[in-house]
Amino acid sequence: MDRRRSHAARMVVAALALTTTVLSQGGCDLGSAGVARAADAGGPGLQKLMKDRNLSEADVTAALKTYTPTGRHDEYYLFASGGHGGNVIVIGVPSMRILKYVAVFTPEPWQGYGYGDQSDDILASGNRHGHTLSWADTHHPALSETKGDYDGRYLFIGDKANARVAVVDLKDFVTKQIVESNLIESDHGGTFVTPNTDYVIETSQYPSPFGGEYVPLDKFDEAYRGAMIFWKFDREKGRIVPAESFAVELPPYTQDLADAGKLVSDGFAFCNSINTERAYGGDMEGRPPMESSYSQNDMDYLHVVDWRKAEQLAKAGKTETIKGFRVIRLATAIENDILHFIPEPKSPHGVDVSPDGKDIVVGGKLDTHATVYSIEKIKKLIADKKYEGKDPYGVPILSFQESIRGQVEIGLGPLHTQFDDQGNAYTSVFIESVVAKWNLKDLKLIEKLPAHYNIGHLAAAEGDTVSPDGRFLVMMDKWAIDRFAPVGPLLPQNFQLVDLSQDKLQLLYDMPLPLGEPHYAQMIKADKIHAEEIYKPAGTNPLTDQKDPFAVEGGKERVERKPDGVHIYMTAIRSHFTPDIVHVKEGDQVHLHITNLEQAQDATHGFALDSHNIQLSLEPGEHANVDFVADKPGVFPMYCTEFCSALHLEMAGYFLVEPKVAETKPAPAKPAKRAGG
Ligand code: K7E
Ligand code: CUA
Repeated sequence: MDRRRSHAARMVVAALALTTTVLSQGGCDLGSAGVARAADAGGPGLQKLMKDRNLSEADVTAALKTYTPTGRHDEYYLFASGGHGGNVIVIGVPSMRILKYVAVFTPEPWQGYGYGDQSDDILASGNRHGHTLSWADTHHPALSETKGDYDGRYLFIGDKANARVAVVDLKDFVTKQIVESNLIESDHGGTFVTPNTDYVIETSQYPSPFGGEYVPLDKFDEAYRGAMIFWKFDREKGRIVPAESFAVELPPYTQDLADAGKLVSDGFAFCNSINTERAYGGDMEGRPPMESSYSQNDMDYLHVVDWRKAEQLAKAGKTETIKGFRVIRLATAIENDILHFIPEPKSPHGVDVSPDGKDIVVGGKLDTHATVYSIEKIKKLIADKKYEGKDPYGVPILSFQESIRGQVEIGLGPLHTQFDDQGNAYTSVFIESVVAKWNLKDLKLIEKLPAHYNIGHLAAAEGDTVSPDGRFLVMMDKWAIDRFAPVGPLLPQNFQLVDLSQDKLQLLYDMPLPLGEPHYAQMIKADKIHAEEIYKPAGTNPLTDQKDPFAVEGGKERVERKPDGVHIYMTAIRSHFTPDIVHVKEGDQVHLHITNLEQAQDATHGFALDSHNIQLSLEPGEHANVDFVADKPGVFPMYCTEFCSALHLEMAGYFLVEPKVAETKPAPAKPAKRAGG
């Protein structure tokens, strides 16, 4: 033990010396005294520290690989879904520091998202069937791509619970759009982007009648359907264009995950299914429960969709419009060779296309293999129209044996696969609770690393692109059990950072994630993200990315009474609102327009108005519009919610709502004239 420790200590001394050398070369002048001090610190002091804290050599190595000193930035961003938190979580790698929660489908007071300003409209645009929705189940974030590589411009994310898709702009990390098709009720195979982000793919999960109609379950086979939706993305505008989007109708098979082809498989989209039995439960109606009836068949169907052909069909008008959304009906899809099935074992979950686009890897939850399909073989079978049969809906089925390149025995319960730069694949194995590293070339298992516990997805650096980086992998574990100090029955999730750069996989860090269940994440090189520091010009509305028509300039603050109500043109700058007193009358429709005039980074002001559920976050240069009815007379202090300066507490004012009818009580005695007043 002691020998190990002293070896570790020597290594740390060397590492510290190296670090200080690098820093000196980088212009940070530590000087020789500094280097000597650092080395001293790595000597007996470090050994004592290791002993006191009971740290092994591996622990210290892991610490050195993740520790990120003050002021230094992380090499990667990890964008993780927030599960039923309905948001996105941004994490720095390798430090595993949380950098931001991005509010998406869920109101979020810190960001002033959904608390009075135009972000209410974004949230409201995601309402369905006349119901206000204030939560979502975000599953799969997708970074925008150019030529199959993350380009750092946009992030998309799907809401499994309500079949919605959101667009986040990575220049300000703000949700810009929420769309829904009106066609399906839940999704899962989304979001995934085509290699140039022409389309964002969303695939339904639980079959339901299109358009939200009521149809009894005994008409399941005839009336219930799935769909793969191709949302057209306008890169210039940074918005999805619903009118140019379309869906391909699918049989009611409970479609699961999806992925888009790349390079040789570009033009195809893949998704799997878990219920070719078409079971729909009924454990109190004399039928077996879903859990067992879903998994009767040994094989379900991998769906192969030729989206380029589908796009042409949609452009040629070979669609039917259902609830305003264009659908390529199943018969049309079959007739035009758009849809093919291939059997896949057993209770499949993940489908992932390899970096070269040649292989499609499927994990079966009740299987022990990762199954590797070959796009070359699939394309040939499709071209030759060599079918093994047809499903009950007439979809041609290709041979399993003739489509695959092989299978790798990796353990019980494989789910999802990621890739590195050395031709290796990493598959999460849920039941066995490990990540399995295997070689794509010869399909040989290399190594397994335990997960703590119940690993779901995993995310490798640039792991979904045509050129993964290797380096790091994050295991996204569903259970944390004994990893962290107890916090009651509801535990955080556990993200485990793994070093891929050595011969052996090394676990580096456990990060508790206490908000929602992060199903999936993508990891992008940090230098690809070009986030803006302030909104320019001052008065920019983040939802339109333009200077707002109601933007307020300094010195032009005013209150105007118009037929549509009282318009208050307000500015915020350290450390006052102008005007800081607002008078309106009971029943007035109030239009509050506030511009944060600051042009200094991080000079954010908040705006809180009590009892009205109004809380804005005004980033430097941001403009917000708030509409509400002043329906209750009273005195409402308004104040800034960000500690923006020494006089932050003074950044306040009064919002006065005068009663409609003049009161008959005598007015209180006038106070003496006030300073400054
Ligand atoms: Cu949790 Cu991708 Cu929704 Cu697997 S999914 S774990
Ligand atoms: Cu502005 Cu505090």
